[in-house]
Amino acid sequence: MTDTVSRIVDVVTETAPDVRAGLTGRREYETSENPSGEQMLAADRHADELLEARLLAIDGVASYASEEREEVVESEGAKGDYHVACDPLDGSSNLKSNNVMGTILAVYDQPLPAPGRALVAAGYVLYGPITTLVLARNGTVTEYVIDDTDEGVERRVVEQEVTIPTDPVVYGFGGRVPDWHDDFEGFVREIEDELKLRYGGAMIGDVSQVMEYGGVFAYPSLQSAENGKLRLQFEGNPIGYIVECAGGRSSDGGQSLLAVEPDRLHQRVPVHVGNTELIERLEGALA
Ligand code: P6P
Repeated sequence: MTDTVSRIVDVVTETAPDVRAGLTGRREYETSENPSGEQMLAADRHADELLEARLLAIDGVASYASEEREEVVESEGAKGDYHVACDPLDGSSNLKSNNVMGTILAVYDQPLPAPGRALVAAGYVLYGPITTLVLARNGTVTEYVIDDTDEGVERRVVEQEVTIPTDPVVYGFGGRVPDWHDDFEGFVREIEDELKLRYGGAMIGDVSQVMEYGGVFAYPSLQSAENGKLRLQFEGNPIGYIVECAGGRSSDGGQSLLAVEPDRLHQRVPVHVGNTELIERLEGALA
């Protein structure tokens, strides 16, 4: 991989071990909040600063945006065909409980905020027992293991043409039960009778369960938050893109996440991803 998008993926790969190594000793909350009004850990800021500096240094990257920054950061002269959006440390609240977290990458060919159909690549790094990268590009999904060796950072393919298993097994739904809308709760009650609960509080970990075993993950519209919790540019679009490239579907409740027209950089969107049949049932339940 030598073109700009490949270089972006290489930089995220090379940065993953530094993000992981930086988790130790950065579990304390900072005084500042992110643009979504959420407390930031020192680990969030560390990951964000590493990714911003290294991604903006790539020829062809015109801008960098992240969940942790109010505004888009333009590269020198804002030249380039690609606009990168990151959730530098998705699920960072799991750091204190020592559970999985991830880094989400979205590469758009339009200035942000951009619709998901402007994505040319998307991926996530999962900081689990091992560090993996799942990358969707050119309509196909590849899973890699990332190793930090004496010779440098290595990325090894462990699975090509990743697809979501046809027989769903797991589900995971965010928000509190009393805060769900009745129509969504009705769908949940059906799913509870059919699948096994897997919810870990970091979207990347929960989506990884769905990618591995088949099923559905959602952070839905809530009575207290009509657009749910997750951000379109940094979470909904890239995860929707990956799941759709893997043969599944995404939805905001009525349409593919990739079709949602953005109007703000940090806008939230109800996120539902998983097996096509389950997402179609969900949309029928919410109609
Ligand atoms: P809750 C992590 O903070 C996150 O943004 C997503 O990774 C995750 O799916 C969700 O929030 C968890 O939210 O309400 O269960 O803590």
